[in-house]
Amino acid sequence: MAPMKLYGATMSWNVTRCAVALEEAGAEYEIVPINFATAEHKSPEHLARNPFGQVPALQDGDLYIWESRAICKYAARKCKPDLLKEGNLVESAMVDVWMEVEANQYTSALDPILFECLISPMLGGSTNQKVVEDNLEKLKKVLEVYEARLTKCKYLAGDFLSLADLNHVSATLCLFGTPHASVLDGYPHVKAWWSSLMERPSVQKVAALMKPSA
Ligand code: GS8
Repeated sequence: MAPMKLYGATMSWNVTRCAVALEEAGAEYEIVPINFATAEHKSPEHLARNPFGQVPALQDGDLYIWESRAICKYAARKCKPDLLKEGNLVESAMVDVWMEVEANQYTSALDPILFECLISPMLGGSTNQKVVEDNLEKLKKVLEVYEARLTKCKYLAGDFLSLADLNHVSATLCLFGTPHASVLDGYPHVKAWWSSLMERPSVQKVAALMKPSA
């Protein structure tokens, strides 16, 4: 079967979130860059892949999927369902909980920091430090909960790696491109969890893809 196609540039952490899941699942896929400078994401071809004119989008044969976390789940269900623990009611519930936490607590605090520090200057704007400071405070409160959780178990959903952990990787890698990565220093169990994720070949491969020269 033809490899799946992941549409979007690797500077987007929503795109690389999918790349981590696809890599970890051992899926066959290729990345097809979409050029924002020429508004390719608003072209009829791309709107057919993602009706919101955004990246990422995934094509698998005749099937088009958008929303990065739905793409990640698809990759896991298709190629490595153990990442979702779907056969186990309790474990899968914990995977679901921590996937929601990633989207609605962790990345929702991190997103504005990444936008202000990485995207805004690239678009010729400046960094709004108030937005950064406010969201760093939010992130610290979230990290307190993570620290308590990771004191009890090795990974977020339990003592097993799951998609819940992997969904954090792309935005956290971007945090290291800002002046604020030291925010993690106050949370030793979070740092140990992050180091264990960084050792994974899937994560190293995607980290290399995210380097500007790639
Ligand atoms: C968000 C996609 C998104 O904001 C997801 O896939 O998780 N909830 C969605 N994509 C941005 C790129 S930044 O990562 C995008 O395509 N923006 C262009 C636009 O909205 O026009």
